[in-house]
Amino acid sequence: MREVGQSRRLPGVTTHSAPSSSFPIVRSQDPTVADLLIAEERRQASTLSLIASENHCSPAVREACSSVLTDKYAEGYPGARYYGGCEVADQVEDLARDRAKQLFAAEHANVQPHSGTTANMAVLEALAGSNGRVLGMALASGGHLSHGHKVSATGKLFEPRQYGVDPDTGLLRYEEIREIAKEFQPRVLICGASSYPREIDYAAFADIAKEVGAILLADIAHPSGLVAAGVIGSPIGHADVVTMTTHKTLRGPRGGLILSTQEHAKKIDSGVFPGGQGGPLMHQVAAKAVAFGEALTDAYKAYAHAVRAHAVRLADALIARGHNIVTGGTDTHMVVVDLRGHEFSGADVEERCKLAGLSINKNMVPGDPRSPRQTSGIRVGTAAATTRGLGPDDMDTLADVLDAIIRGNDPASQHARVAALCDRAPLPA
Ligand code: DSN
Repeated sequence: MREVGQSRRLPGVTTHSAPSSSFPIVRSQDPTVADLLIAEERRQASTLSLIASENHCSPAVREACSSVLTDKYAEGYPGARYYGGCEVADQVEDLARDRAKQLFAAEHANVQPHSGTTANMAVLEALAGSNGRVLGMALASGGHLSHGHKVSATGKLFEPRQYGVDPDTGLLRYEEIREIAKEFQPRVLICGASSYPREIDYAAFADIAKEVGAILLADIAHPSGLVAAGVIGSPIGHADVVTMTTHKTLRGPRGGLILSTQEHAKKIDSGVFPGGQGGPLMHQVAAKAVAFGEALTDAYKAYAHAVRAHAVRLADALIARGHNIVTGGTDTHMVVVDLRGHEFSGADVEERCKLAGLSINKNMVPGDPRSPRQTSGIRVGTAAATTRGLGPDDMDTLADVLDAIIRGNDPASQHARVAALCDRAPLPA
């Protein structure tokens, strides 16, 4: 039997490397845009995304995104809309909500957030209150802008405080977070991150939240697919509210999702609409329903297991080649490489990877002496490459390529190796 991820095809999905569409209707009226759409399809097909927040959704998800539901106004919720003609929209949203609840074993789901940031804003607006105290993980330590960073509205409309990680190990220090929470007394405690490669101890966060009387918000935007598939632990049962995006490891359309206990459902729904958004993007809601249906399958569970196995293999292979990996490895889909001690910054390596046909992103590492525009690290992830059908052995090849690029070899000399992987593992089509 072939290992999952060695297969070149997603179950139920055929693949080929040529563009899946020539966009004939767009072309007939706007060849400029048609050319750009084809250029992007070619770019994605001929390069490999190791960006930890990206994935390639299925053609079924894409088809739902392009449906006539994009034309429908449906402000409100099923059975309580502010527009007529919502009978189909109601069924679509109910289906998406039911599937989301089933997938994560949650009491309540709101499928309307346009993104992870709007989901977080809606929750804070609903539960932190005006100028309410919000404690979240610092961006420089791996957190997210919408967890109370000063340049984000979440850092301006609320009173934020941030916690970090151990600068030496890169790990969360739960007792330190407890002490900060006891002193700060947040209304909402946020856990979850954009570049923390380890499992988060949601029970420990729940304990801290309970001790200080805070509401616990877990943002699982990155590992949501791994949580859904049971590959890593779930915050459900620990956190009062869970937010996520639907397009990362979950492999759905671009968008957000909020899960909560029944206790907070009404406030959260009001926080999304009318609090922070107008009409939902019903075509995206339909595509979320499709993606949640896919994520409920055994094939998806096998995919999610492969994503993590590939990240672990990639981390091990980089360590074997002498690289310093933040936290010493990964439990998830993500590997953060500390470049200190090498000639290049994260920005340099990102640019050099582009010349080899790899998309990655520069990333701060704990205690980073460089600015966020330069950084001393890179973040890579295996969700998109695993969707394309790369397997465990390919992770060794990718480690070789990254090693050569980081150590100063001509990136162009690595291009053929990346191109061969892309040819062998086409985009889902
Ligand atoms: N842009 C996402 C990421 O790359 O992690 C977070 O918003």
